[in-house]
Order: sequence, then C-alpha cells, then structure tokens
Amino acid sequence: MKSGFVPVVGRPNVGKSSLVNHIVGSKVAIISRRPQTTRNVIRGVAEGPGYQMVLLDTPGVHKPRNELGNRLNAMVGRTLTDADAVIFVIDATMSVGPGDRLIATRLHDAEADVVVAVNKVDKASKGDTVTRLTEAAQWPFPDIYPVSAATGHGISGLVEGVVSRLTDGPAFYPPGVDTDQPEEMIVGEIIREKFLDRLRDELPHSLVVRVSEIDQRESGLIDIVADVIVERDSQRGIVLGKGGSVLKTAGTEARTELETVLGDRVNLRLKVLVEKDWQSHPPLLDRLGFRER
Ligand SMILES: Nc1nc2c(ncn2[C@@H]2O[C@H](COP(=O)(O)OP(=O)(O)OP(=O)(O)O)[C@@H](O)[C@H]2O)c(=O)[nH]1
Ligand SMILES: [Mg+2]
Repeated sequence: MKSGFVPVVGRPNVGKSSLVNHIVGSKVAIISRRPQTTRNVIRGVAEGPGYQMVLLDTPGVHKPRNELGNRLNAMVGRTLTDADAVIFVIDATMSVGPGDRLIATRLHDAEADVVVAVNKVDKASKGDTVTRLTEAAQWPFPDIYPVSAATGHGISGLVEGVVSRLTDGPAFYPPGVDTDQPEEMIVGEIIREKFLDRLRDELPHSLVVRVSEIDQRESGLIDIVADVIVERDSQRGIVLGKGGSVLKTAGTEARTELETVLGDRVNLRLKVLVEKDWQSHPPLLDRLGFRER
C-alpha cells in the first residue's frame, strides 16, 4: 500500500484543521474563527483504497511575539523533516501576503514535495479565487487545488494528488484509528474550543487548558477536572463572565461534546487560574506541554 506523513502547513486561520478533519472524516482537531487555534502537531489518519496517509495538522506559521510563538514555528519546521508530501494551505478570500511567501520559501528550501490547497473557495468570489490561483502559480509548486473544507469541494482531487506522491510502505496505524492524541489532550482541546470564539482580542491566545483528572466511576459517570489558565488577573474575570456566565455556558457546551465523544455521562469541574505571562516563560511552557523539541 501507499503510505506516508503529510504535514498541513500555512498561515494561521487559513483552514488547516478544518481540512484535516474533512479528509480524516472526523473531528481530530479543534477549529475556531480565531487565528492560532492549533498549538500542537496533531496527527490525523486518513485511509482509502490502497493508501494510508498520516496528516500532521500544524500551528499556523506567524511572526513570533513570544517564546510560545518560537516554539510553535519550530514545531512546524520539524514536521518537514520526515514529510513525504506537504499540503500548503492558503486562503482564497485573502490576498497572498508576506506570511504566505515566507512559508513558500521555507518549503522550497526544505525541498518539500508541495501541493497547494487554495481553501475557502465557497466563500471567495470567482474573481478572487482566480487571482489566488494565479498568485499561487508563481511558486515552484506544480499542483494547485481550489478546495473548500466547508463544503468538501475539490477535496477528493487534492487527496488523489497527495496519494500519488506517497511511496509503497506499511500502514502506520491499525485500521479505524483516526488520531494518536492522548485522552487528556482531546478533552483539554474540546474545553479550550468552547472558550475561543467567546473571547475577544488577545485573550484566546492567553488561554490554555490543563486536564488534571479523568476518572470513571462504577456507575459509568466520568469525573473530569481541568484548569483553565490565563495570563493576567484581569483575564480571569473575562473567562468567568458576569456572574460566572461565560464559564457556565462554555462548560455546558464542553460537557455535552465530551459526553458524545467519551460515550458516557460527564461531570466536568473547571477552575480558572492565573499563571503570569505563561507564554514567555520556558519552565511554564514545558509544564504546559509546549516542549522545545
Ligand atoms: N467558509 C469557509 N470557512 C472555512 C473553511 N475552512 C475553514 N473555515 C473557517 O476558517 C476559520 C479557521 O479555521 P481553522 O481550521 O481553525 O484554521 P487553521 O488554519 O487550522 O487555524 P490555526 O490553527 O489558528 O492556524 C474557522 O472559522 C473555520 O470555520 C472553508 O473552506 N470555507
Ligand atoms: Mg488549526
């Protein structure tokens, strides 16, 4: 069979995680309308007749503003080392900018076998899509696919293009496995997702979720305890909301989705904590799981 590792890279918010979920056929990565949603390399396994590809959803590459940003960009760079092909995603609704060009240069320098996905064509005008395709054609990557992770338009062609670049090899995961994330990570990400779209400005970047307990009682009920961590005292109040309303709504939404994913009733306890400037502190970043290498 054909198999291989395929990083999905691009600027923040272009739809990398949405695309990975669509190709895998289940939600392995959280998505939000906020840039910099993804903060880890997430493996999603996609299978079809005669192939298995391990997609690596990556954090959006951006100009780093702190130690977390440096670590995220380095994380993306490392995925290129073992890549059999790379899906480079750009956004059809936005002009190609310096961020995209920088990524294109890095991919070219890494001698990656790149296919370009021009995503969100459902939202872009025909004219915008044509302009984007023309801009993408300036790069030395031969295959460009207009796609929509929202409607599925063009995805099968993109998958075929990627599969044609894979070589004969073993399956890396048993059939039916769609991600390799530990349970704590899946749970933490679902909780984080429920807060992201609710918070304004810089706050989504400051928020991290640390799951400290997942325990199933004999009755089947699953007790989950998690810390919702922010960087400043002022952010604590925003995450709680008036009379605890934000925490409550996000918590309820998270619990509902967790019950579906875990298949049992969930008792979710969330605590909001302040870890001062965690994004800039190497030891805190280590502790929160953002390893340097
Ligand atoms: N209309 C439309 N919206 C899309 C499409 N793909 C993604 N989006 C939206 O774009 C936003 C960002 O999507 P994500 O999948 O989180 O983007 P990402 O590239 O993983 O973002 P980061 O993890 O922050 O780098 C979300 O609001 C998605 O719903 C698409 O094909 N069409
Ligand atoms: Mg993402």
